[in-house]
Amino acid sequence: MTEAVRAALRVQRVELPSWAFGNSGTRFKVFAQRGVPRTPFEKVQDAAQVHRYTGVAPTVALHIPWDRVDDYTHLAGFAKEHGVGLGTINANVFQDDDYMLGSVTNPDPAVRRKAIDHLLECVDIAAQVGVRDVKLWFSDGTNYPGQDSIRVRQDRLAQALRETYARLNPDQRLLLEYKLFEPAFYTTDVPDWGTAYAHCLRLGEKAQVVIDTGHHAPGTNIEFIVAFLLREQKLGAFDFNSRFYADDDLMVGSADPFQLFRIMHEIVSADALKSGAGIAFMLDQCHNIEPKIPAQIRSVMNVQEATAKALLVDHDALAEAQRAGDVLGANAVFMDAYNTDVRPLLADVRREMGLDPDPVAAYQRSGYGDKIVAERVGGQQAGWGA
Ligand code: AOS
Ligand code: ZN
Ligand code: ZN
Repeated sequence: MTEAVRAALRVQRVELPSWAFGNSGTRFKVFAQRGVPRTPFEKVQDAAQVHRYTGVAPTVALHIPWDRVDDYTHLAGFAKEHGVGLGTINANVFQDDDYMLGSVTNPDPAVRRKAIDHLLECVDIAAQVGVRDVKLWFSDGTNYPGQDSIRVRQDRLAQALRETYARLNPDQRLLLEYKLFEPAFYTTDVPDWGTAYAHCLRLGEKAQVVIDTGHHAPGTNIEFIVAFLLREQKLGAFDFNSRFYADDDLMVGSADPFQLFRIMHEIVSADALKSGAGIAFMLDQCHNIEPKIPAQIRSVMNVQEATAKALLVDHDALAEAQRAGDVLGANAVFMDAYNTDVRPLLADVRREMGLDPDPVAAYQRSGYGDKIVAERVGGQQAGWGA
């Protein structure tokens, strides 16, 4: 059993967001940190540090236009030289003035055209560098009852998704992310998993739902959504982060590690951890007051800890207790795994992988943090408090 757990932990992969390395904040204040990346190349360099010390974060998701470069093949080559690769391409149809009333659901056809063209560009960039996934999140919605037709906006959304889907090559996927609210407050055009699922179902099997853990109403049972979408083969990816109130984008596993364990238990019990299962485990976080590279390392470790605990669930004993209707017994099996201290196990796995058992300490000792402060002046803002 332990060797199987170790093997699963060695091959688990977590994707890092380029925007986690830039300055970010709230609408009240962005606290600029020294040494943050000035270019997409420097973001890739920082992401490579996270992989270097964790061994399980070999790809970095890009955000267009925040990470726009002239030559994406060059950026991909640069990433490779640094031991990582480019990951999911994230579209951005929320920052231009044109998008005040929406992007793909905007009442103005010219704005819709502009937004769809950007989505197509993202598909093309992904194809150019051999990336499988293009992730779409829309800030579209309305603030006031009567402002626009809810139904017609769904039609416009469906049309945009159809056109984008048609552009995918056979190896690509369209990942559709939902979000309960914000920045629109009355209606959001993709507010929940059901809406995302219905659109993806119509599009076809290359369209999959993204669960951002911070995008639900308080008290939502996220592991139920995970279980349901896995069963329907419509779960494509996670945007992992933690929340106390809304879309806080704090470090995954920091606010509610038990919830992360419950999510990973659904993944493990559906045998969906292995890369062949096609679930992308991504972080979608911003580090507003904490140092960014160690925060990403810590986040990856938090995912690993929840995964290790989920892998330790005694599935035979659990199934037996469930069959017997042994409510307390089943819960005890579940909690035994959650209450196990998996840190020594993960330290061992890291040693087996030729890594330092304590990635944060190893990074701190490396001097990289001081080096970038000395070398980089005038770091970039992530673009927006994602
Ligand atoms: C927005 O709230 C969503 O979480 C997006 O996934 C993401 O943060 C944004 O697209 C940044 O790329
Ligand atoms: Zn997200
Ligand atoms: Zn979000």
